[in-house]
Order: sequence, then structure tokens, then C-alpha cells
Amino acid sequence: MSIEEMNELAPKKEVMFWNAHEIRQIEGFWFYAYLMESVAAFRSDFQPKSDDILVTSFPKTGTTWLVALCHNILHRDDRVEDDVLTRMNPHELVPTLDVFFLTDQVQDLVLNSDRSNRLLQTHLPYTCLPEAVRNSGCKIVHVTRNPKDTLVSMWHFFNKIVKRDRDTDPFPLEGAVESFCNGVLPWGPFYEHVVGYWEESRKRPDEVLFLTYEDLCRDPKEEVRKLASFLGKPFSSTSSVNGDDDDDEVEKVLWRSSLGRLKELEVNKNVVSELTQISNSSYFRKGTVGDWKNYLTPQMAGRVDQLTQLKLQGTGLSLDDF
Ligand code: PAP
Repeated sequence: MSIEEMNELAPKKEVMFWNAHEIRQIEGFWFYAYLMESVAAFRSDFQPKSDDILVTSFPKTGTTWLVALCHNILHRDDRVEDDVLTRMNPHELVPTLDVFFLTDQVQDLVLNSDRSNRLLQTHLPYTCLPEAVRNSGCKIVHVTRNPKDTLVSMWHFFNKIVKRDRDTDPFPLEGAVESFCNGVLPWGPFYEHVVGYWEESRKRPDEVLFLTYEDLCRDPKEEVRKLASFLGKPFSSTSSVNGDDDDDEVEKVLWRSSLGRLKELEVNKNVVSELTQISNSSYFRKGTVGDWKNYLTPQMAGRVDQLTQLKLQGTGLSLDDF
């Protein structure tokens, strides 16, 4: 789809997101106006390969963690000193395709690579993915997170990175709750985004894996085993000497991908990425379940909970229990 065709589909109305960025609605979802060209190019020009692995997510739901986990599963035999994540932030190694599709970094290093199992990432909703992806048979791994923590994480992140004209005060949390609940935010609405992937994972479980941040926190070993099997790189229970199974290998992947480790690497401390123009440290904060309790009033939480119940009713997906 060309940028002209996308503009045709967009309602004339544009909205300011958090008083900082114009966003525009296409096919029921909101996108940064300045990214329209990149999104359009990704949707029309991207050529998937059947062995690609595409990480998909709504922002702030566990993307960085999932990218690191996939990378470390695929490269688990690399020596620790060869681990590219010690030199590159996950978002530089695996740039968001809909945001950076037109950059040399993506065109030369990511898309033109003849590697098998290219690890790729996008925030696009399922229904907005390039048609070619949906028909390619490539593997899609989706991660989501309970809406209240997603909202709070997003509020912290955008307050850090969004350059607002006015001043440096944080954007009011009430306003963040409002835009989250009315769905008018980049890549939103959240619920329609999540349900799109959820439903597809139920139709095509061999090609679409649906994970949650909370499951990853609750039982990381089990989730990593599931992920590795899905990616075609299962941990083998016959490889260990005592026949116990290869717990050490799973633990190594988890440790290499952990927030604690990544956050402390020099590259993720005071480095502003040339690609993203964002400090690499912005992607790492607390990484806990239920941090929303420290920020949302009971009224705000109740409003989100009510909407969650309404939007997920009948889907078989539950995200409000945290
Ligand atoms: P993105 O959409 O900008 O890529 P994303 O990685 O999805 O962001 O979400 C960031 C959240 O994941 C942060 O959560 P918090 O604000 O509640 O703390 C961040 O701390 C957390 N996070 C980042 N890396 C990891 C990791 N390796 N393990 C666990 N959580 C992580």
C-alpha cells in the first residue's frame, strides 16, 4: 500500500498525542504522522522469508525482553564474549521495522542479510501487517502485558523521551489514562491490538505464539522452553550428563536476557543510540508485575479494569488479574 493510499484511508482528523506528536488513524489504529511513510513502505515493500522470526507487541509490554530471549535462544552456543547484546541494545540489533524501515540500518544490515532465522520486530497490529507476512509462514511471537502496567510503563517511557514544547513536567497521569482508555495513542487501541494476535495464535498455533510478560515473570524457565521449541531450537533433555535435563542452558539464556544484566552493560547506560536517538537506558526500568499500584488511583485502576473486562469478554484471554 502506498503512502497516498494510506492517506486516503486516514480520516482527515489528526490528533495530538500528549501535546507532543501528531497521530493519525488508519484501519482502526493510530500511528505517528511522521512515521506514515515508513509504515507504508514496510507494508508494501517488505519481503519476508519463511524462516523469519517476527517479534510483535504493543509498546511497553516486554518487547526488549522477548527480543533478547529470542536472540539468546538462537545464539545460545555463542561464547559470552561474542554476545552481540553486550555491544548493542536489543533495539539496535533488532530495530522496529515499521519505525525504521527506510533507514540504512534496516535495509542493509537486517533485510539484506542472507542469514537464516532473521530476527525482526514490529509494533504493527496483526491486521496491519504486510500481507506478505501473513502469507509467508514465518513465525510470529507476540508478547503482551496487563494493561495497567503497560500504561504505567508507557507513561514513564514517554515522559522520558517525548520532547514536549511546554516544559519538563511529566504529562498528567490522568491524561495518560484517558488516552489509553479511549484508545487514541500510538499503535492503539491496546485491546484491539492484543486481541488480533490472540485470535490468530488460536487459529495458527504453529505459526503464532502468544506470550505474556506475567507468565515470563512467573515461570521463566517454562516459558523459555516453550519459546525455544516454537522457534525450532528446543532445549534437549538428553544433553546433560545426569539426565536431569539442560536446566543450565535455560538459565544461561535467562541470565543473558535479564533486565539486571542488560541494564548494567555500558552500552545500555549512557549511550544515546544513533538509530533511535533515544538513550538506551530508557528501555530498562523496574520490570516488575503490579507496579501500577504505586501510581494509579483506585478510580483509574477501576476504569481500566472495567474496560479490560468489556474488551476481552468472550475472547478467552484474561489480563486483569495482576
Ligand atoms: P518497547 O516497546 O519500547 O520496546 P518494552 O521492552 O516492550 O518497550 O517494555 C519496557 C518494559 O519492559 C519496561 O517495564 P517497566 O517500565 O514496567 O519497568 C522495562 O523495564 C521492561 N524490560 C526491559 N527489558 C527487560 C528484560 N530484559 N527483562 C524484563 N523486563 C524488561
